[in-house]
Amino acid sequence: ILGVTVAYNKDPSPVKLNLGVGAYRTEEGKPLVLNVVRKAEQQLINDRTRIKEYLPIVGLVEFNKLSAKLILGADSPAIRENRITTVECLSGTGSLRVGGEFLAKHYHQKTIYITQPTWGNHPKIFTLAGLTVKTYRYYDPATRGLNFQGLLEDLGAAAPGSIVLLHACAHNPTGVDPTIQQWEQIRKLMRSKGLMPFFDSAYQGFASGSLDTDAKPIRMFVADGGECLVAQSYAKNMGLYGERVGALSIVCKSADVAGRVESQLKLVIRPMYSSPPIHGASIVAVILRDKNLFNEWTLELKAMADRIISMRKQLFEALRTRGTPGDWSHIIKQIGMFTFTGLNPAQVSFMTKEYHIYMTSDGRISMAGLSSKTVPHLADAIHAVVTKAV
Ligand code: KET
Repeated sequence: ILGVTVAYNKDPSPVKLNLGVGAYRTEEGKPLVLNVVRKAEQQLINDRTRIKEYLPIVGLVEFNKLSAKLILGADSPAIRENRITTVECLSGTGSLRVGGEFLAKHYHQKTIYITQPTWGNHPKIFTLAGLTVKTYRYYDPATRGLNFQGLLEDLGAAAPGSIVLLHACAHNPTGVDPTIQQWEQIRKLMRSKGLMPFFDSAYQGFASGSLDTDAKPIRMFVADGGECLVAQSYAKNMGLYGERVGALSIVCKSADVAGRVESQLKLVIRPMYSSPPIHGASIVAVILRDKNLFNEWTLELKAMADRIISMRKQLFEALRTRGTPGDWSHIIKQIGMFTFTGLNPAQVSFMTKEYHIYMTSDGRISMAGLSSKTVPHLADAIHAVVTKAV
């Protein structure tokens, strides 16, 4: 994914368009630093009592508490009963890796099931963590929707106790999420087989525009009293990509187990990077602890989510206006940052060569990289590629 950006940077064309990486851009095509982040940073700079000493191995403790509350809900039974441990990690990727290594060391089952397809980094992260990676069916290219039957069959056939990676919302790359009723069926099946849920939450707030709505599947699993892991990223929803700030939470069955899990997490982290960075986590803590800043954040987040949804509508309309053959309704149905267009690698490479449009070879486009000005160019390219034989 980052390689797509490297190729894009080398292209001298003035009409070039980078729809590869899942990073938010404004209507002017510029990266966005949230206003609320600027305010938090100013507050941090003004505070002369702040120091730059090492954080503890588990990171900024207040950040960890607030992160658990954000993802599980303030009234979460797991938080109330103190049977959760949260450690600050290096964004979503670092949280997945630390969680993976912890499981490889201490969990009795070493197999993790990931969706077919999934984010390209998942198989690498978990293989290097020492787990065996298998896939479960998820996406049906024919309907461009969820292969729910296949998903249930594959999870039903998994060895008891296996780990299952679940995209909390805004599935990457397909943009296809289970409904709440389907999540409930998944939960029941997984609990009945003792499968261990490991949620990847990289887009909380980006799917629906609401932080609570997007966390719902996770909260359903926590409400039943069972165990689970959650990797949280603030890259997208706070626009803190390069600050590398995220959290790994492990929900346990008792406070005693949570304490022991935390000691083991420290043993994973200490030789890996010793302790996490202080700045990004401090920004997040300032925003999450202050009611006004928090509310301001939710508004800015909603505005980003709304702009993405509006790009979906504009692209869909542009293709309809051009009479582009095919059913393109998935563009408005899919959820989150990406549209899984259904374009094949040959078509993608044609669009890059002839139209200077960059995307991953699986046909995924980042809607967050589009603007009203660039939608016509993309629609022209899609129209051209599907009306010619590639
Ligand atoms: N999980 C998913 C599903 C995901 O798409 C990403 C990033 C991450 C975790 C990790 O993000 P982090 O920055 O470590 O918090 N995805 C985008 C960026 C990338 O590939 O690095 C992307 O898919 O474009």
